[in-house]
Amino acid sequence: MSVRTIFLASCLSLLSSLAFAAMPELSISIKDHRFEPAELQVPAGQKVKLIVHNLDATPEEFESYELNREKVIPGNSKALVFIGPLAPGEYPFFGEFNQDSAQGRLVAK
Ligand SMILES: [Cu+2]
Repeated sequence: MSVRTIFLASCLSLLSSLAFAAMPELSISIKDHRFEPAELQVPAGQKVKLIVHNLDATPEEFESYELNREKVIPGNSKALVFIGPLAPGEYPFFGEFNQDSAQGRLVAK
C-alpha cells in the first residue's frame, strides 16, 4: 500500500464514521396550517435532520430563504429536510401555501 492509498483509506473510514454518527433529529408538525411547535431549538455547527409531519389534508411547502430550503409535503405525510450546519442565530421559515398562519423559526445555539 502506498502512502496515498493509506491516506485515502483513512479518509474513507473517517467519512463513513461521520456518516453513521448520530445526526440530531427534530420533529415538527403542520396542523390547521400552523407549525407546532412554531419555534425549534437546534444545535449550532451540526447538520440536523428535520422531520416535517403534515397532519393537514392539504399539501404544504416548508420554505425558508435563510435556510435555503423548500420542500413540498403532501397532505397526511411527512418529509425530511436536512439543515445546517448553522451559525448561531435565528432562521425564520414559513408554509408557502398558508403564509398568513404557517410561520416559524429555528433558533441555532
Ligand atoms: Cu416555495
